[in-house]
Amino acid sequence: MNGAQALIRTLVRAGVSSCFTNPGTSEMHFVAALDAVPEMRAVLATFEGVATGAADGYARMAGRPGATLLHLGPGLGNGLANLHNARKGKVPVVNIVGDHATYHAKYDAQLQSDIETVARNVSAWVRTSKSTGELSRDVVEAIVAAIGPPGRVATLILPADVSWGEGAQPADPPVLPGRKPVPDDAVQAAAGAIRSGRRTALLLGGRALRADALLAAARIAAATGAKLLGEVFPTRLERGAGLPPLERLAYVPELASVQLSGLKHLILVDAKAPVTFFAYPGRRSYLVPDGCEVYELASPDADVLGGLDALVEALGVRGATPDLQAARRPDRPTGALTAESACQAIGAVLPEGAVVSDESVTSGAALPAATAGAPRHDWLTLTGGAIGQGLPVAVGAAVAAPDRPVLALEADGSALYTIQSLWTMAREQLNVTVVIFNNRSYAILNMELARVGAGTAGHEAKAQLDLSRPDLDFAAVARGLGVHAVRVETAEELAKALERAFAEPGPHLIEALVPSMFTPLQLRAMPLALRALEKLPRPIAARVRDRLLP
Ligand SMILES: Cc1ncc(C[n+]2csc(CCOP(=O)(O)OP(=O)(O)O)c2C)c(N)n1
Repeated sequence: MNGAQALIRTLVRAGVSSCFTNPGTSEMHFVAALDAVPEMRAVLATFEGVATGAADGYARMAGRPGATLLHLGPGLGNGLANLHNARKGKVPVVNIVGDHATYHAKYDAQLQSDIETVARNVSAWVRTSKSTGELSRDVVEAIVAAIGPPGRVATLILPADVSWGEGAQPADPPVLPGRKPVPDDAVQAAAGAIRSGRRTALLLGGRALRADALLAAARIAAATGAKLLGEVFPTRLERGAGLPPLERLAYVPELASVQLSGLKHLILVDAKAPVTFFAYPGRRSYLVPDGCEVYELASPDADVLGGLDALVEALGVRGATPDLQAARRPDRPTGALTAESACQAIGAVLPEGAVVSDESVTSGAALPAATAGAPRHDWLTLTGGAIGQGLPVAVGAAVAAPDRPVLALEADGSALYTIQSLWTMAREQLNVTVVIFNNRSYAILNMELARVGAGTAGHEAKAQLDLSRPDLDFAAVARGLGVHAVRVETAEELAKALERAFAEPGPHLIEALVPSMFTPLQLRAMPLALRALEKLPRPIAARVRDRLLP
């Protein structure tokens, strides 16, 4: 058996059975070995950012690492943004990056580069395998490093001669360490904070956003009045009718400040103390209000569910009835499409068990409210802020959960980064419905431009944030990549197109023409309005915030 065959068998034995590939010459033995190990599903992606994002989406839904096969330093570099997103989302990904044969490196051939340096930025574990005999052990270590917990990116660099060398043996699956118990003093400290009667919130992230953990947290909230907040961009949030509703922290710092204002205790459950995404002149980066004490109930490597259960016990609230989301949907909207009516149409028809990959950016502002009472579903978001993740994540999620409808909600600018994902969806006949919110703009950057105090935007500045000239035709692009596509301009058409897409197998794309969320006047007024909002008394500010950001 050669190294590549043993490598793939070792992956499969450990449950890593899907690999998103974009190979080159140095990976040919891996490619050839795929036929010898049919248990490995290899999925070709025509850009590495698709492969890495798909491995992330796969892992989020499968609960096992997704694997990639990438071509040397440049291939890995092309996939970096979505590996960054996976790292921030604590998602386990194993990269296999082919390299030149060990003896070839000294000639500095065209594709020679320092792969380890490229890998290190995103990888918690990096190794260049030294010999065919050691390769399977290296693979096991990569898998262990990726699984964590928390999930991480592990990168194994595979020189071609290590791959083609003979005499390899697959390794047994690793024994996994599991999550470490939450210490009792962390539970008691959190219980003490809640019992104090002062305003307390639990900030839930990562593993705490799964149904079992949410239910435990909701019991605590129902019995004690503690508030539940979710991190801004969850890796995987289980929500919908019958599950506890969850208010996510807002992306816009002023709105997040309103959500956090008045808190005296903030209890972190697999989440970080909130900070603003960016620094803004004259604004604090740290969002925790002055005088609010921060506790960590469960770190990302901890037994999060066990910690919440222990807190339920410590507070004696096992019998509490959690607040559960009632089943309700928006009425089917009518008339010309807006971002808001598009969100309502989605809420009106979202099917049971859907997996939503949300990279809708500004157009999706109304989605949380419009879909809150839809049948139970999973919500996957842009964990690291590097756009171009939504379509690849949808590819991976559909590979991991072939029986569930996957819905990718994509802003136009973000979609273009990894639009090749559509081709993989077509080739694999994945059950993905893609909605492109075509607002012909990098709308959020128009807002940011107004907020950072960079002065009045001139013609050239505005041109950098504008996606017209030429107008994009996503339906035509999708057809060219093999995906059935329609363009819709009314809310009725969108709801109908969604129902058709969910009813038919294979991928569908719906291009929704929507106006940008912000008019020029709103953009100009926004910085002042947001600052004024923060100065309002808390209950009034909260009411205004709810209207601004459902
Ligand atoms: C990899 C990467 N490059 C650039 C950016 C900066 N960026 C943030 S949002 C954005 C444009 C978003 O536009 P679009 O996806 O069309 O959504 P809209 O704001 O119009 O709703 C850009 C370029 C980023 N976040 N990540």
